[in-house]
Amino acid sequence: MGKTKVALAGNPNVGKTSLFNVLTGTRQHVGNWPGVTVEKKVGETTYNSEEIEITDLPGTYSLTAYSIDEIVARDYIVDEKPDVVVQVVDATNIERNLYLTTQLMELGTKVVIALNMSDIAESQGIVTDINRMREFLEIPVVKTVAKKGQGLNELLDVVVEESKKKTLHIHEIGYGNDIEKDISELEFLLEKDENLYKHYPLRWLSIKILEGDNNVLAKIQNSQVKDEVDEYLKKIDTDYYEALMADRRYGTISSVVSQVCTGCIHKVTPSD
Ligand code: GDP
Ligand code: MG
Ligand code: K
Repeated sequence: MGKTKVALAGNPNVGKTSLFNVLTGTRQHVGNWPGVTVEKKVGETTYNSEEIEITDLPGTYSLTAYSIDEIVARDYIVDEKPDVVVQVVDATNIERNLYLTTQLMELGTKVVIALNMSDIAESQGIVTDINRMREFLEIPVVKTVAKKGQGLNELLDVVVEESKKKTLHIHEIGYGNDIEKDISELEFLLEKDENLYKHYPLRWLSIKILEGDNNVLAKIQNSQVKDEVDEYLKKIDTDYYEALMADRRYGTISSVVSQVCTGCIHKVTPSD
């Protein structure tokens, strides 16, 4: 059995590096991501005789093609195919953090949420029902306090269990009938190219094409379906789609947050 490959993803300042450090201790090396000056940290840990390699991804709010950090993070997940991606989520700010969750879920990877900063959330009276969160998102959620090394065994138990699952279950964010129709039509086009469907999740490619994502459009430059995709894109205002799809993600997120968390949504008082 080879090593289990785990990637840590998350917004900036949520505790990714703290978690990376408590998990790997001195077994870590620092380098650069190929071709860019973004720092890459890789470390190892052994848990119940499983060898686990952990990569600390750059901190990002989304996975668009607008920043090098976001491209590095998503290319790593799509190309290196880690067994599990752990998204470190700031428990005091789940609404903002879940946007990235929606992006990770579309990358065709297993995701586990480490609900970190649980100590601060508790002191602020923010209560998240992790069982409901797991039910709504259909991904495992574990509470952690990375700074104090709390919740690590529970997290590693879940990570190892997920890594051993033979099938990938992905809960899809629905974008509504209008957009879903475009997504399926693009998926239908893309699946003619076996190099594409063998390598990338077609739903993710389709969504990114509708958003006019340049990095994804570049990936299909040499594809046999390039002309058909270009034709399709002529009918579509990608800026409009990008904004609309972001809106629909936020809609899904607010509804999840309102049902799993007490104290997460800050009421606007008249004095605000
Ligand atoms: P990164 O940007 O996601 O890599 O976040 P860092 O690991 O650098 O952490 C940002 C800050 O939050 C640091 O000051 C950490 O000590 C602190 N921190 C990380 N995890 C926790 C936690 O669970 N609870 C508390 N109270 N602080 C934390
Ligand atoms: Mg960091
Ligand atoms: K966006």
